[in-house]
Amino acid sequence: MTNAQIADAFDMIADLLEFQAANPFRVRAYRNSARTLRDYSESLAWIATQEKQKLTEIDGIGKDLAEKIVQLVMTGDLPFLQELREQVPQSVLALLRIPGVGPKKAAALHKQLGIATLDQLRAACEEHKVRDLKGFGEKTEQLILAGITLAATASLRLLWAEADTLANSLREHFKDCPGVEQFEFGGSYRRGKETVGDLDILVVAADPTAAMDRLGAFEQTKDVIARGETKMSIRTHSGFQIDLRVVAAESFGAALQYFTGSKEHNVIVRGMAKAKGLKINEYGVFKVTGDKETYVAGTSEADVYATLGLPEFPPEMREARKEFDWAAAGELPELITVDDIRGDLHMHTHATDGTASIEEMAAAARARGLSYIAITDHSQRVSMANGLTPARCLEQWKEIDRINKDQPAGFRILKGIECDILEKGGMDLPDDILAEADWVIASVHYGQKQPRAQITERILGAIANPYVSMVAHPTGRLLNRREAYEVDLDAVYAAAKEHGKLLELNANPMRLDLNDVHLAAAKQHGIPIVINTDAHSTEGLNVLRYGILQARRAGLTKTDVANTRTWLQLKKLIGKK
Ligand code: DGT
Ligand code: CA
Ligand code: CA
Ligand code: ZN
Repeated sequence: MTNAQIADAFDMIADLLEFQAANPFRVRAYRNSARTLRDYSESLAWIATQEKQKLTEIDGIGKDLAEKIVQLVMTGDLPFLQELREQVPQSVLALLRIPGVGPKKAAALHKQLGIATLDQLRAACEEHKVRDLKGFGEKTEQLILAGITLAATASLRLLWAEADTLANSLREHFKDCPGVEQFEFGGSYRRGKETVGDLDILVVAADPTAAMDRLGAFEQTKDVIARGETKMSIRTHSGFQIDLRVVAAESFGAALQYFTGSKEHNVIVRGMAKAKGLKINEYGVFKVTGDKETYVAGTSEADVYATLGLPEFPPEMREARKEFDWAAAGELPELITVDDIRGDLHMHTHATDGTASIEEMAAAARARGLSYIAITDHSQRVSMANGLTPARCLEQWKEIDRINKDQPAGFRILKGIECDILEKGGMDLPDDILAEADWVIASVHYGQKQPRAQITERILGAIANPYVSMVAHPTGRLLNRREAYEVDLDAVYAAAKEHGKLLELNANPMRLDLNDVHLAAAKQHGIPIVINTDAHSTEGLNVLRYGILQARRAGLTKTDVANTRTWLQLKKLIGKK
């Protein structure tokens, strides 16, 4: 649990107390401590488990709050917070997320206008009822209305990994549904897009009613948005939409092609069909003569594409970028797969903010079929994570030498470091230390809000450092949570090319950084990509496949990705002896 998450819990308590018009001093105490905890420079989780008596030494943290921190860290939640949540209508919590609506305003809306949901709030704003409440006014009303629209559109895309979990439960749920002959997902999920707006299910079923009833009975279904003869849309408890369409077997391929999209890809497909005197839609491909339409194909996607002389594009390619040029030239790239990856070059151990030992990470990597890993703990600047000083680096690397002796033949642990790029520029560790490592990652973790010129300069400086091998998560974005920093990527590509440096595709499902478009650009510049997990635990190694999906969307092949090579080959690539 991070300091920010602990602070969020305390802020939530303050919000809920304020909503209930609790004693303002009590509310302020929680708010102030939330701020203190958010800015605290050491890991509270660590202190709470290792030396919890130190918690009360933090400004404004008494015995009661210290106990709450320990409880949060140990159990992930607080009974006190749970109680408060139960006392406040769930829908009111959504009001609190609207910019311009704090707990006090939410309470006023709730008490005086009976508003409990976003829809009711929107209606009240549109009917100008909100502006007349004490402390609101016309401007606030407009602000709230804009906030509702933003909240409705921005927050509800799931990370691909989250959509995947949901999709797997659905697949399981439909497994023994009588009469279902085919079951497939289309849409952005099938294309492997990094976030997914809704899930699109296609089934062939003897009895459409039974299939739709099945979706209605899914444990996560909250309400049915719409239901017809062969289509249905539902919303899950968390507000996510799922569309289901039942199609005939002879249309399944056509429907799958159509609903996989992307829309832009389909526009081109339709145009090509028209030029051949064909019509293509979700029911099939039809030959048009006069006003007669004859079914030509539609059972499988391969058949549908074949009528246009096109290959069955991997779904990840269907974004109307290069795929039609590749097809015309008869050279679709052979996209990289998980099995092509031989090594993982970014991971943490319990020496810093990871949870496992070097041996445990190595064993987990071997179990996943890898033949090398680099241990890349944080450097000293990352004090929150207990980052490594030069002395601790050398000590860890000696330990790795020792552990390597006991590793089976054909497996190797590399001595690495994730070295911070300092706010003022320059590396967090001296060159003579970096020179001792097999593999040096350069990362920005601080000063992410710096202006474009400054942050770009820092990264270019790191690329020019002769001991740096790769820049990790080069844009720093966190999906749904934090924008990328203002880095001039063209300058980064040029510098990486000039100095023979590599760029990362960080496979963490919240990062996926570089993104697909950037990766394709980096490939154009001839820069080798490294797909890493940035694992902080043994299970963290499992995120590799999310990175592979984005690499495929970028059109990367095995040769574009550096860690498909053996360590010996890779070593040559980065110019190490
Ligand atoms: P999402 O859900 O926002 O992440 O993105 P998609 O691509 O899954 O979009 P969605 O769910 O609205 O529709 C699924 C696919 O169906 C889309 O990729 C292409 C196809 N499709 C939907 N509506 C239209 C349309 O109006 N025209 C065309 N050509 N295709 C459409
Ligand atoms: Ca969709
Ligand atoms: Ca949809
Ligand atoms: Zn890392």
